[in-house]
Amino acid sequence: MRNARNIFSRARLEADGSAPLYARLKRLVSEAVLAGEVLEGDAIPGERDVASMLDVSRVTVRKAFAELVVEGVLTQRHGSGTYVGQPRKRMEQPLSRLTSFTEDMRSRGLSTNADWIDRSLGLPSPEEALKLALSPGEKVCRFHRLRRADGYPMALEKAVIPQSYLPDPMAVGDSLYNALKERGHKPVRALQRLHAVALQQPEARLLGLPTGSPALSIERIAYLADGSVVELTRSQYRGESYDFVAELRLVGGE
Ligand code: 16G
Repeated sequence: MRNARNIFSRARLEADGSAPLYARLKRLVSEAVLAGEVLEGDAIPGERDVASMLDVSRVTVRKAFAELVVEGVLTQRHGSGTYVGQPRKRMEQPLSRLTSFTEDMRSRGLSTNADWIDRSLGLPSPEEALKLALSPGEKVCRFHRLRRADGYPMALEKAVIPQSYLPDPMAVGDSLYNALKERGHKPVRALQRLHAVALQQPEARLLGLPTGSPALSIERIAYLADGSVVELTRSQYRGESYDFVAELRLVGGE
């Protein structure tokens, strides 16, 4: 078994700008894993060693490692140390079914939670007003969340919902679709557009990935049975975690 000592260099930590030290240390490890510099099962030196190699406090190392363990990048075996974790399996997501993140993860046996970045009421941008077909002056609820599955950051989502369907943004708990369903406004149909992006620094940081990592940018416009638009959501899904799968059928019968 190899030892991952060589990835811990002060110069690498300093190259990463102004983020808190523990966040820079997390990125250093995640980046090394993504780049294949360390492999599953490689041993990570102890907290004290890493702290002295990098000239940071043990508290910083402990905090970074604890979060990396929650995210599955590292694993800790009681009494024997810390190791590089198992690479996460990619998730297959059918493109033909309209599901919510919560339903979707639950069906895979994963727990969900979200870090709220914004949950507020406000005026729509001109583009949002157009896409949501809003009347002048109509307000929207905004929900900006980092979505996690079993603690692991999967996607960033910015949802915009007309206030007429959800009067109070604070009334939304774990699931936006549940809140809409409770009010009789669950979407029945949606159009989704996907394209590839390289993550900018703020989004990459939130997802715990190096800047420039690939992601899928998705826009969903969802409709009620009467054809009105109920949701406009823009999301960024980790590129290395998802396969979006579409079933194709021959058209025309030949
Ligand atoms: C999914 C949807 C998103 C929807 C959310 C509701 C995609 C690309 N996006 O993440 O549009 O707002 O589910 O999930 O699938 P929730 O009910 O768990 O809040």
